[in-house]
Amino acid sequence: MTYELAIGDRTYSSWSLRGWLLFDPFNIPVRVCSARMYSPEFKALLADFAPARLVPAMKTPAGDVVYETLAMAETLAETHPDTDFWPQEPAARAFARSISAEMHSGFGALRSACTMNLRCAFQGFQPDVAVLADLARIEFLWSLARDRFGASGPWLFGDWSVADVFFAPVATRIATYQLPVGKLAQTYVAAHLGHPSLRRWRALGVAENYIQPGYDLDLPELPWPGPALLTAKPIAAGPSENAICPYSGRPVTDFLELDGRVFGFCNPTCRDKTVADPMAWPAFVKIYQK
Ligand SMILES: N[C@@H](CCC(=O)N[C@@H](CS)C(=O)NCC(=O)O)C(=O)O
Repeated sequence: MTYELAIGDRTYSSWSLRGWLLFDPFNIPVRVCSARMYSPEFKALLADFAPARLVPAMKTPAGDVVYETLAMAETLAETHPDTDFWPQEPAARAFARSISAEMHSGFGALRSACTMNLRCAFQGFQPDVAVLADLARIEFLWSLARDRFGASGPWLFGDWSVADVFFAPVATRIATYQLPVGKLAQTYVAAHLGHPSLRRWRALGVAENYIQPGYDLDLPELPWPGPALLTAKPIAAGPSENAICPYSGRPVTDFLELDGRVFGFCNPTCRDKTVADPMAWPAFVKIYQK
């Protein structure tokens, strides 16, 4: 038995992203169960995770349901004491818990004006006073954490921790709505956009190719502001350099072209997630760089 994680749309559900970031970067195996938000399937999915009413929700290997992202983080931290979900040092841990809780319950202006959207960036968004006040507070907290505790790495407390999980969708919002922030925040945002788990999550969302009504602004769209993406495209037929799928080891049936080379996969989702961000997938990178 492993953990199960219920999520909504990868492109739009910021809390689902946090749920995933509690597993993938910490190397905790999980089976992801997803459904389109606001659909009958979403209700059915959550019925299986009762009494949760929102995503993310998880089931432990023992079958216990845990919901509310902060409760999930604490449960995982308690169950995996050898994994540093929180910083080791007590003062750092206390502050990490404080700012994660503040994120969990706060920053409503930013969250409602700038819903998470991992499809693209928007040009010309004008943040109002309340959004700017949220941003100022966030930058203040980030610089306190980085200055006091961040020496060992690029994350708020140096190494990746639950605090970074909580602020990941804030980082993507700053990037996709081009919100005005200082150098420290810009550097931290860039670290998030380059994080392999976030890149894979986004690629899976792009592969779904779904636009959630009401989540896109009526503003000109800009390309994804993360690390430059290699330009791959789906093609109808092979042959491909590889006879077996880099992910499953099964015979290839679906193909993409990259740099004039053809690669094959065992299903359209694996092909499309690779088209979305080829370098996000170590098993593909291995055959591409061979
Ligand atoms: N406080 C909750 C927030 C969860 C939340 O708002 N989830 C949204 C998705 S981003 C949701 O499930 N929305 C579906 C709905 O409102 O029906 C947590 O920490 O997990």
